[in-house]
Amino acid sequence: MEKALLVSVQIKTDKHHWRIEDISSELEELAFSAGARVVENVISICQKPTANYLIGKGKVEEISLIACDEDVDAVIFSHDLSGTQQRNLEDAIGKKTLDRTQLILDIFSRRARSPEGKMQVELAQLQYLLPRLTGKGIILSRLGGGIGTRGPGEQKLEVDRRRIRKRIDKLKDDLRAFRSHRLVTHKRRKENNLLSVALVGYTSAGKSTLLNLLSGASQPTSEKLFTTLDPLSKSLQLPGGQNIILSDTVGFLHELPHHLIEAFKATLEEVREADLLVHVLDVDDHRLYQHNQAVQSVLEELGCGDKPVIAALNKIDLVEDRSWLELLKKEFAPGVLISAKNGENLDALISGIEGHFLGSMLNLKIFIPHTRMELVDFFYRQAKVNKIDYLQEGIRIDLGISRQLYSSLGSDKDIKVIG
Ligand SMILES: Nc1nc2c(ncn2[C@@H]2O[C@H](COP(=O)(O)OP(=O)(O)OP(=O)(O)O)[C@@H](O)[C@H]2O)c(=O)[nH]1
Ligand SMILES: [Mg+2]
Repeated sequence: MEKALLVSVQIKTDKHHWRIEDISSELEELAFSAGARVVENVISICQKPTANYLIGKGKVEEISLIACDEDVDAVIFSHDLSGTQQRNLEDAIGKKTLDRTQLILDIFSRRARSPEGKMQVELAQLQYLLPRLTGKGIILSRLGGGIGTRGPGEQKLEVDRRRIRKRIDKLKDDLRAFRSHRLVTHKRRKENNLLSVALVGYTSAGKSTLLNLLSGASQPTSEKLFTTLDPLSKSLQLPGGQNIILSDTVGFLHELPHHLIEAFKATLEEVREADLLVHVLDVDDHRLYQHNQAVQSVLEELGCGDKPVIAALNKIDLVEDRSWLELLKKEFAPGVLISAKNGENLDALISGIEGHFLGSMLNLKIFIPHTRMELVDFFYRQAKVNKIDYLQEGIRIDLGISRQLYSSLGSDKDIKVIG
């Protein structure tokens, strides 16, 4: 296990800044999730960044001493570093130096399982790397399978740069192929009028645990960050008979590196295609509000800021203060208090999802001929059948039906709307 020294940095001139305690606790979680053993977490608060080292020279010397004493394998900064800052820090400290984005990329590359996931991570890594390939001495050893090593000469860098650009284009092409496959699946879902619900939320909020419990899936779950990289969709029947598709997605993080959002856009298509989002929040995390804000900004970046959302306020088994929970429920309305771990209140969440779709449903009375018996089965699966009468001249059905489904049936001459 690699020994890591963490440096949590707060720069006063940064636009959004978290409290330093929150920055440093998240950095520890990230380092732990990357398999590192943290020996110390140094705090550095600066008025403004410096071009050479990001932080002050004195602090760099302090870090260098600790890194040497503790004989660490890596020094990890909570703040992004420019290529120059990274090189200078590395020279001054004499240890491998990473920034937060590299750490996240590292976790992602450890977790990627599917070919698409692996390609997305590699693309993000190369896009991170490309603008940093200037001068000499940049550490590339952490990034990607054997792409360059420490300090190749300028000429070699030129070659690498060309090679990297070519690889980026190839990855983009291959990912486009995955994307068109995904679009076919989404189109088929739309044709079958399946409503889709995406579980979104901060990493480790409990999305996969919830999917497993609701749908019998067996997605891996863990307290480490970014356990899920590949989306998984399962079908689920609501109590009224309506079938929906429920999807688990990659977790969000505050200031998620832009490369990653870009690279994972195809995977995040599940979120963009969803008719409803269930935002899973960890109520036991004191950074709940920051997490909520981070999720909102990623959703906006994905163009999903206006989608309907139900908040699943999760992990209530860990919170004793019921009045606070009730307050949260009001604040995050429409919200449901749940525990995905012990199954508490999941019925209420399901009712909330069903209620959302029923609310956007039309109540109709229709009449169909006996020759179209298959429609009865179809409505039982795709709509909410309230009443059905088998009459001599045909079948009369009272049903709640989504507008989407109703408009797709408009051309069926056998269906007569009678009320
Ligand atoms: N106590 C408690 N723990 C929970 C609950 N739901 C999830 N957890 C735990 O929280 C951790 C994270 O759960 P996951 O389901 O992996 O979270 P996720 O949102 O899928 O996380 P990523 O895939 O990393 O984005 C796991 O250790 C779960 O066992 C809950 O209701 N109560
Ligand atoms: Mg997960």
